[in-house]
Amino acid sequence: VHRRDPSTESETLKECFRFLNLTSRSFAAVIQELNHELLVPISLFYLVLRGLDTIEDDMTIPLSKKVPLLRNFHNTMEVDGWQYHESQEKDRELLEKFDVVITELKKIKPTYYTIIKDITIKMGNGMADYAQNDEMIKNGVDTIDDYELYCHYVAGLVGEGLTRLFVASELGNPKLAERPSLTESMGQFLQKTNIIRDLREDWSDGRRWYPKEIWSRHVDKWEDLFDPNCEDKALNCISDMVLDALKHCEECLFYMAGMREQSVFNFVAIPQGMAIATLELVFRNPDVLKRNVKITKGDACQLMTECTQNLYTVCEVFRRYARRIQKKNDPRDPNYLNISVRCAKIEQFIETLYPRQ
Ligand code: PS7
Ligand code: MN
Ligand code: MN
Ligand code: MN
Ligand code: MN
Ligand code: MN
Repeated sequence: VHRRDPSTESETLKECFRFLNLTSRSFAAVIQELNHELLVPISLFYLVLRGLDTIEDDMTIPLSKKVPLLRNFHNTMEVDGWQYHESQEKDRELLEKFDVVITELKKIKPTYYTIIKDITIKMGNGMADYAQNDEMIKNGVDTIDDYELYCHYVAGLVGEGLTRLFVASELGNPKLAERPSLTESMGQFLQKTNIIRDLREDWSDGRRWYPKEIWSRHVDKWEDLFDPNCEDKALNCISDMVLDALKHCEECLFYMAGMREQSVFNFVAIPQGMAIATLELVFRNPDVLKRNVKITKGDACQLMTECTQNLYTVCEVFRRYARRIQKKNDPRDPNYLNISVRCAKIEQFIETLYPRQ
C-alpha cells in the first residue's frame, strides 16, 4: 500500500502537493498517508474544493463576480491554463496557479474524475445560494434546516464524494453507499464544529452561520453574543449549538465501522476525533467569544495516535470527551438536562458496540 513517491511525480503534481501542504491545516498529513489508489484523486479533490472555498470566503469579491465563479467552477476546472488573480484570501496562491490542478485532474481515472466534478457542481451552486445572503450580512441563516442545508453543501457533499471514491476503489464497504444519512452525519459533524468554533472569526468577516432559531433562544440581538455583559447567555447559546452537533456522534461511529482499509480508516477517523475534542474545548469556553481557540499540539498528537488504531480506540476518544462535556455541564444552563442525556446516550451507544462483560 505504498504512498507518495516523489521520484515518479510530475512537476505539476509536486506543485499540487506543495499547495496541499500550504492550504490544509489538518488534512495534508492524513491525505498523504492514503492508500496509493486514492492518494492523488483525494488530494486533487481537496484542492478543487479548497479553491472553491477560497472564492466563497473572499469578501472582497463582489457578489456579481463571486456567484458566477462559484456556479461555473465545474467548467472552469476543465479550462487549460485557467488562473485567478483577483483573490485577497490567505490561500490565493492556489487560485493564481490553479492550472497545475487542472492539468493533474485530466490524468486521473474517469470514474474518480466524474465524482469530483459532480460534487463540485453541487457545492458551487449551494455556496452561491448562500453567498446571496451575505449582502444582508446580519441576516445569515434563519432556521436549523437552513443551517443544515448549508452544512450539507460545504461538508455533507464532501462526505458523499469521498464515500463514492472509497466504494469505487473498493476500499470502503459498498453498503456505505446505501446509507447516505451516515455519510451526511460525518460531514455535518465536522462542519458544525468548525462553525461553532469560528464564531468570532466569521463574525469579523461579516458572516453569521449560527442559525437564528438557536441564538434567538438566548439573546435578543446577534451582537449581544459578543457583549461581555451577556457572557452567560452567549455560553448557553454555544451549549445549544454543541448539543445540536452532538446528535451526529452515533452515526459517525457507525459510518467508521464500515471502513475496510487502515489508511482510509485513519483518514476519516482523525478529523472526527479532532472534532469531538474541539467541541469539548469550545463548550462553556468564553474565549470562543473573543478569539479563535484550537486544541493543543499535545492533545492533537494523542488524538492522532488513538484515531489511527481501530474503532474501539476511536470510541474511547468519543467516550472520554463526552464525559468531559458532562463534567463541564452547568446546572444553570437551560440545556443542562438535554446535554446530560445526549452525552449519556453516546456512552450507551458505545457500550452496545463494545459491551463490558
Ligand atoms: C469522510 C464521509 C476532499 C478531503 C472531510 C476544502 C473542512 C472548507 O477552514 O468555514 O474555517 O475556512 O469556510 C465525511 C476535503 C468534510 C471542503 C469543510 C467527511 C475537502 C470536510 C470545502 C467529509 C475539504 C468539511 C467551509 C469546504 O467552511 O472553513 C466523510 C477533502 C469532510 C474542503 C470541511 C470546509 C468548508 C470547507 P475554514 P469554512
Ligand atoms: Mn474557508
Ligand atoms: Mn467557506
Ligand atoms: Mn474562514
Ligand atoms: Mn470556518
Ligand atoms: Mn477558519
